[in-house]
Amino acid sequence: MNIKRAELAGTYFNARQLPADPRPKVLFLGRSNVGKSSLINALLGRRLARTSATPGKTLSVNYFAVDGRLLFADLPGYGYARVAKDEAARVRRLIADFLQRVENARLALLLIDSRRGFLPADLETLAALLEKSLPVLTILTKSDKISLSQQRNLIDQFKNKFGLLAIPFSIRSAAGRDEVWRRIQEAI
Ligand SMILES: Nc1nc2c(ncn2[C@@H]2O[C@H](COP(=O)(O)OP(=O)(O)OP(=O)(O)O)[C@@H](O)[C@H]2O)c(=O)[nH]1
Ligand SMILES: [Mg+2]
Repeated sequence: MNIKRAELAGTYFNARQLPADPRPKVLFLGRSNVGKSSLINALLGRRLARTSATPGKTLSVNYFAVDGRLLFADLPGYGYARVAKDEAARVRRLIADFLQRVENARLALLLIDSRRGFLPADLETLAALLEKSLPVLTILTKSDKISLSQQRNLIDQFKNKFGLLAIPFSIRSAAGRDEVWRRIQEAI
């Protein structure tokens, strides 16, 4: 994928601020610190989305425009235990409201930390995505932290338990990047 232009196109702390925008969208969802913003940067080949080793970096919905015709939606992470209770509730509501309001969402990337696997909070998110009839692709992030055979096990688990396709991904190698782009292009 050769991207000529990519830029931050909007930051929303409240789903009511979301503009009506018919452009096709790819959503990036997952627990705090799972690597959503890092995946966006890897796909775009630019450091546009802010990342941090500390969970709870992204607290708003951020739109990134790709060549002006496609939007990536970087969502705040859920499930971070150490965030204040009302802040965690605000984030959960923002994600839920966003899923209700978002227009022309074509694909949801559900990111799962390779070392931690699928947790209850992920199941809630998956249920919300399926309820919206959104196509879901699972990304196993930080795959550099586990062996190839562990990756194969996880892929089998996701397929057997949830019928989901899972793609291992690491920002440390180009592995996964082309496949994710291929799936995005099929979806939009
Ligand atoms: N080893 C390794 N580290 C990664 C990888 N992807 C992300 N990280 C690291 O994980 C941390 C969190 O990454 P982010 O992209 O900020 O995570 P996020 O999901 O956007 O987090 P929130 O915005 O807090 O929800 C950062 O320190 C990244 O450098 C990866 O593929 N391999
Ligand atoms: Mg982030």
